[in-house]
Amino acid sequence: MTTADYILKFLISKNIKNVFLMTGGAVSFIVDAFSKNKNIKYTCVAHEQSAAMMADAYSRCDKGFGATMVTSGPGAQNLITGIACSWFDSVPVIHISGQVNKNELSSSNKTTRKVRQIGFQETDIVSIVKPITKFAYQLKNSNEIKYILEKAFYIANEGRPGPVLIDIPMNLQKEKINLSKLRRFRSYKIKNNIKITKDIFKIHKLLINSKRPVLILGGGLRISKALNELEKLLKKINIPIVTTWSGLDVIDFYNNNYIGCIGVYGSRAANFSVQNADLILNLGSRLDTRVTGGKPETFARLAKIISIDIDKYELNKKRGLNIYLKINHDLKNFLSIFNLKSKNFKYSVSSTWMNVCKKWKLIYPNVISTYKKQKKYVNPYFFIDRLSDKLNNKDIIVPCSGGNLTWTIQSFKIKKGQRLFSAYGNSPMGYALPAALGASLANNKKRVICIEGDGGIQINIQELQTMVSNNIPVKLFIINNNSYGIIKQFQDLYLGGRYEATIPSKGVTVPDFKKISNAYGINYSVIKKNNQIDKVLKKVLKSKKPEFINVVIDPNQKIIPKLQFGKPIEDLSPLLSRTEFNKNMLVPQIKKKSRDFSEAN
Ligand SMILES: Cc1ncc(C[n+]2csc(CCOP(=O)(O)OP(=O)(O)O)c2C)c(N)n1
Repeated sequence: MTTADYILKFLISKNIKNVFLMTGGAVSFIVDAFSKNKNIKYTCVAHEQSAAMMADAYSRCDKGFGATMVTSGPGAQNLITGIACSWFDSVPVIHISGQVNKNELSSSNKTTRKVRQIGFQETDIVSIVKPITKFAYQLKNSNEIKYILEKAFYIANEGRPGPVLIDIPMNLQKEKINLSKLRRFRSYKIKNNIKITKDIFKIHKLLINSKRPVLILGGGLRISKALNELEKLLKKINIPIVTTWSGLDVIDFYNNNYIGCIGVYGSRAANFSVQNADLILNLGSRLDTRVTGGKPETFARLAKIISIDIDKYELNKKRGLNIYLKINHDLKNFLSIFNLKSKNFKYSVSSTWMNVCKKWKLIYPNVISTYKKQKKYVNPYFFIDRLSDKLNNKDIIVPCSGGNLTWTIQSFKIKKGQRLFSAYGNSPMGYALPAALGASLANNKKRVICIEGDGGIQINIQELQTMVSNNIPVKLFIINNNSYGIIKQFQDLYLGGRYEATIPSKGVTVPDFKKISNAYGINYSVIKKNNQIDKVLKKVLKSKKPEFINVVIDPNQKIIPKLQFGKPIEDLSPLLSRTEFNKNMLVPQIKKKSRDFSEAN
């Protein structure tokens, strides 16, 4: 058996059934090993960036582990954007890159170490990806392959998960290995926080003494696989619930306590709830600036914030946020102990506070009735609202980045069982198409709803061929505003409306999508007005094939509401009149502080 054969055997033992790859000289021996092994297959991609994004989405679907294989130099370099998506959103993925022969490595001896390159397409990929991986390693000899693969897998999944990369020189790939001589990796146990029981009783007390508590649900709940524990917790704690973007799909939109999504592009209702709260129980959010706004010290500033995070650095970021109770613990484990220790604990907030939050949800919906009446162009809020009505509870929805992502998050009504995700932390244009393909492949080629921008689609448009050649039933909706919408809105707000590098007359143009679809042999549909939505949706959602749908929206469509620089998150734009705004701020101190941040009339 060669090292290459062993790698496949190992991947199979970890239940990896599909590897996303593009071949090349330096990875050829590993790719060739597939010819001798029928228990694992691969999907060829047209760009390594997509391979990394497909593997990322594959892992996010919890049906198996995402894996890629790429060649040295440009092949490995192309992975970087996708690796960063997994790094920031804590997604475990394994990347295997081929490398030049060991004797051609510039690092191989003292005299050649300073040379930029010796082998053809030699790149020190390990050093390049170190800051965005949990473990990156170049194999030194073939006998360590078992140890290194086991270690890489362990590290990728342990604690806060993330991507790993193993770089394998060509000469080692083809070397024969003796299985009985391979060293094993011994995993180590992470210490549990012993104070946890005390903290649980502290939380009981804080809840009992609170008048306006709010529960924040974030993506960490899914990462730590704590959804069952969450369900049990929700039977004990009856308080208003808000989510972050990555927590959006952990709770049903119609859950009685669900108020909305918080943050810079959050709903007014959810933001008012958090900003008026006196206690925040934060499960699974790292409270990044998209959640807190640019001034973290203004976030939930009258609340005692309780945060549970496996990453102690997230708890101690020291950027103005004041976390009252920091619990450095795995969320699943924490919640299961919490539920156990709370057998006799039940907490229901006063109906007054609950009703206030629910009223906000009623009077400040993101999708308002006038959107439906829009005659010219499709309204993206109304479109996403209709789309979410038509989808079933098993659908997977993958939006990209920019306006299309924001409109989707602001309008989508999640049903229990659905998945909706994007690469929230990195948010690269071009993520959604490869991620939707990866998600479909992770789920036996199930239909996946992909929502792209007319800009974003062009970044990985080559994967339309991957979609066609593998007949993957992705329904690709392009929210087409013929420009970089989200950046235009930024330019409107802060750069005098000068649309440099965002519109056709400034160099950003959109191809003829009908011709593009035809060239790839994909069914094409267009929706130009609200009243065409239902008919097209009926057709494309029924189809078992890939579908390309061009959804034409107003080039000047805005994201509403949205936070402006310098404001606390309760004060979203378009700004409410100060009378109305002040009515919604229940707490006198908040009123006073809010005025400090508000330049409004
Ligand atoms: C790879 C990459 N380059 C640049 C950006 C910065 N950026 C964020 S959104 C955006 C415009 C996106 O345009 P489009 O995909 O058409 O979406 P829209 O905002 O119009 O819905 C840009 C340039 C990015 N996120 N990713």
